[in-house]
Amino acid sequence: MKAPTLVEKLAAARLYGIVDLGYLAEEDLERATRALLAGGVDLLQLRAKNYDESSSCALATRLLPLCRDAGVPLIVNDFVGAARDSGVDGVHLGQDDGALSEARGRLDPGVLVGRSTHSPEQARAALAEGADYIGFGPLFPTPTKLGRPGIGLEDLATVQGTVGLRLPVFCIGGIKPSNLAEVLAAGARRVVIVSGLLQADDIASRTREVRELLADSG
Ligand code: 3NM
Repeated sequence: MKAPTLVEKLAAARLYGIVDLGYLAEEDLERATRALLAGGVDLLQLRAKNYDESSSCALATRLLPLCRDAGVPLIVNDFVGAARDSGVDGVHLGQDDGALSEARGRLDPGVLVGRSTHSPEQARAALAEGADYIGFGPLFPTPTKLGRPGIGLEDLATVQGTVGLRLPVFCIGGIKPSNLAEVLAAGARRVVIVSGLLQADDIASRTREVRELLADSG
């Protein structure tokens, strides 16, 4: 059977994991990456908020072989140049990280460009701007972005039922195994989980647990 393409992998993705250096020491990066991959994340992001572009590129270069072996796309947060120079599969940009077309112009064709969105308007704008996927949140207050209020679940079904028909919408922010059923019942298909996976004693089994909850939801 032919291996799925990057576009097919993105379309099928339900669980997006992040190795976030806010939670992990640099020396634990490979261990956490292996655990998330073994547990079954469909996409993996490197989030290195206090790192500069060249350090982020070096970290991505370390993780890329692990992700390639697992057949899981690797996405770098924030830095288009680091994504390009490390040869990863995508870049994830926030609302203040510039135009997606500019990022795309600096990347090889087919490299994924994702955008964080925090309202239905931003979700629609990201679709119009040509994002390959969006994050939508934070649904709940989150220890990963302290001080940000949750946007709640009210708009989720609308965003999933409109923008979500055209591109993958990954719900994010404060999602844990304990509230995942509620998030799915509100209309989510796909989720990003950071602290809920990284703070587990056993990251791989926590990831497997989430995968099973997602599979059970259809
Ligand atoms: N972006 P946790 S919320 C990195 O709303 C990030 O765009 C968000 O971490 C957004 O799973 C968030 O620990 C933090 O809540 C997600």
